[in-house]
Parts: sequence; C-alpha cells; structure tokens
Amino acid sequence: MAKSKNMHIATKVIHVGGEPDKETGSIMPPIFQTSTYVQSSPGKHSGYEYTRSHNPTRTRLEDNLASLENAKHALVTASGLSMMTLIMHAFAKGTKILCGDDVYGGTYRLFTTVFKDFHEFKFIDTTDVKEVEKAVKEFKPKVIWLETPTNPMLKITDIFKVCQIAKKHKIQSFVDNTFMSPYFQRPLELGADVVVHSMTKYINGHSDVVGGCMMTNSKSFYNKIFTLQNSIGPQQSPFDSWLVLRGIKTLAIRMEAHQKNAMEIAKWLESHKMVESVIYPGLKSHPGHKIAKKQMLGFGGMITFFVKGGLKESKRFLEKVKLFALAESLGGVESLIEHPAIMTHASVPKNIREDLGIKDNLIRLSVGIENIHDLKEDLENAFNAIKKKK
Ligand code: P1T
Repeated sequence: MAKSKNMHIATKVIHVGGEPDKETGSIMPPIFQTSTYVQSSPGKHSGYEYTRSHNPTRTRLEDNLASLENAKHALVTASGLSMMTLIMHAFAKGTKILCGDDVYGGTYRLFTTVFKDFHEFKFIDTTDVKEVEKAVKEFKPKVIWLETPTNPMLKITDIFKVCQIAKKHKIQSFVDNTFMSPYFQRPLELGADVVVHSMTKYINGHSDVVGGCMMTNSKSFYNKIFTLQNSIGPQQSPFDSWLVLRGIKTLAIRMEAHQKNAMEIAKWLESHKMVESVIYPGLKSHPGHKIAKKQMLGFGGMITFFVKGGLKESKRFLEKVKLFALAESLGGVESLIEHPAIMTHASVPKNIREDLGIKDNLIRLSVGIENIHDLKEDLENAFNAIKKKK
C-alpha cells in the first residue's frame, strides 16, 4: 500500500488501520474482544499483554487517527473528558494553565472543580491575540488550552499566532479540535503541540459511541499519557474502538455534507424574521470569518443563533421541532438541537455564561446530513408554532 502520508485524508480514513486481517483476509478488522493475551514464556509476547494497556483493535484506530492529524502518535480513551483528565494528570502540581473562556461546559467543570486544587487556571478570550500576549506576560502559564471553534459561541482563535507566542515562551499548547475534526482543521500543522478530540462527535459520527483521543508528535508526551492511561485505566472497549473505526470511514463525505447543509441553513436563518442573529464561521458576518478561512478547510456543521424573544420563545421552538432531536451532543449524521444555557453549559456559572453571550434565547444546532428541504421545513414549522401561541 502507498505510504499513508501521501494519501488524501478521504483515503486514509478508510485504509489506515483498516487493512485486511493478515490471517484470514477478512476485509473488516476483527474485534479483539479479550482482556488478556497468552504468553509463551513469562514476559515473552507479541506486544499485547493486557487490554487496559493495549488492544489490537484500539491500535488500528490509533494508527488511523494519527494519520489524519499527520501526527506521529495517537492515544484513545473512553471519553473526551477522560483524555483531558489524563492530560491534567501529566502536569506538575500547581501548573498555570491559560484557557479559552468559552470551552465546552464539561471541560469548564472538569478544570474548575476536579482540578481546581491541583492547577491554577485563568480563562481569557483567546480570540484576542493581544489579550493572550498580556496574559502570558502577567500570568506566566506553562500551558495554553484552546478550543476553536468554541462550544457553543463558535469563537475562532488564530491557532498559528497563539502557538507562536506559546513557542516563544516555552509554553505547551493544546487544541480541542472536536468541532472541526481532522478533516477541516489540523492544529499540529499550525504549531500546536497536542490535539484533543471528543471522538463521540464527528470522528465517530453516528451517536453510538463515547470516546476521546489525543494526537501529538512528541514521543515523551505520548509516553507520559500512555503511562497515565495504563495506570488510571480509562481505556476504550475493543467494541467501541471497532465502531469508531467503522464510523470514521465516512468522515470526509459526512463533513462535506454537514457543511453544505449548515451553510444553507445559516444563510436562511440570517434572513429569517424570527431570528435576532446567527453565528456560523462560514458567514461573512462572523467576526472570525477571515481567520476561519485561513486555518480551516471548511466551516463545519455547528450553528448557534438567537431566536427573537426569551426563554419562553426558545423553549417553545425546541419543543416544536420534530426532525431536529432535542438532545445534548453533536456531530452525528442526524440533526440535533439544544439549549446551551439549560443543557450543555449549565455547569458554567450564570454570570460567566451571560458575559459570553450564552443567553436564554440562544439555540445550538448540530446540522445533520438529512435532506436540506426537510430540515428547513422542520425549523420553519417550529418558528410558526412560536408565532401562533403569542
Ligand atoms: O463527551 P465527551 O466525549 O467526554 O467529550 C467532551 C467534549 C470535549 N470537547 C468538546 C468541544 C465537546 O463538545 C465535548 C462534549 N460536548 C457535548 C456533549 C456537547 O453537547 O456539547
């Protein structure tokens, strides 16, 4: 087979780690549903001793993931948050971490509750490079943690510029790339040290697995995280790794389809009389549109918008959609809709939420790959239902 680094990502998702089984020719990889491996003599084995440490199905997935971000190493865990937990354990006690202010609510909760007595966090608007420079001088962080686009406000940080600052000051940089997937954004190529994903979302793409991963070119950081994963034990099950290997094969066409639908819906919402404003990186009105165009290969499938009115109107809208399912999560083939203030970002304190713009009339869409007319009709029916009840 051709060297994977020369392949297009649409080929890698199918073939890297997806090679036919050497023993039987099975075109689909076996699920090594085993906890342990037989040794021929104590300590003599084929590299697999116990599934908490290694599993051949997981290895295939890790090979695939590393190739997608053009990374040397990848490691998979049972959820996005468990990967972040391992990473937080990798830092010395008291590490200063500069973090984007609009991260996923669960990330915020993990950092500000579980790790608040271990590390020191400062949350700032990383979309403002001057703010980052100022915070680096004053706070002197050892780690910068970015999420871009952010969840749920879809704020765009210039990864290259922030990573340049990080390099100059010997700060380790991390990017949560969940919203773009490696298909639309590859932070390591823009200077980041480590990329993190919730595989639960676009990477798996079918809302049937929870998983997390990280990719890096640093052997020493990979070794650190591997040791932590082996010591703490949040490994993904062989079956779940197999499901992700199956889901990831269509990443390229799914991402294109998500983006096509999202772009059309975003433009349609922007001109809708029941909508106050729309946030989508692909719209010229988005403040980060230029940076998005520079560092992303597409704009993704996530949209947030403010419906005209308040909590009453947004609740009514969310109750009336039929095709869009009212549920947390994102990135599956089916369209989802949710209310960040009550659902995904409830663990962010109200005053901070409001400062960020996560208001009661904010609605988040994970646009699926269904027929565009059906999706628009569903939203239009829900808008009409708000009007009727007035
Ligand atoms: O759910 P889990 O696999 O543990 O991943 C957490 C996570 C990490 N990073 C980002 C950007 C995320 O959006 C998430 C999970 N987000 C949701 C469940 C949600 O509905 O936003």
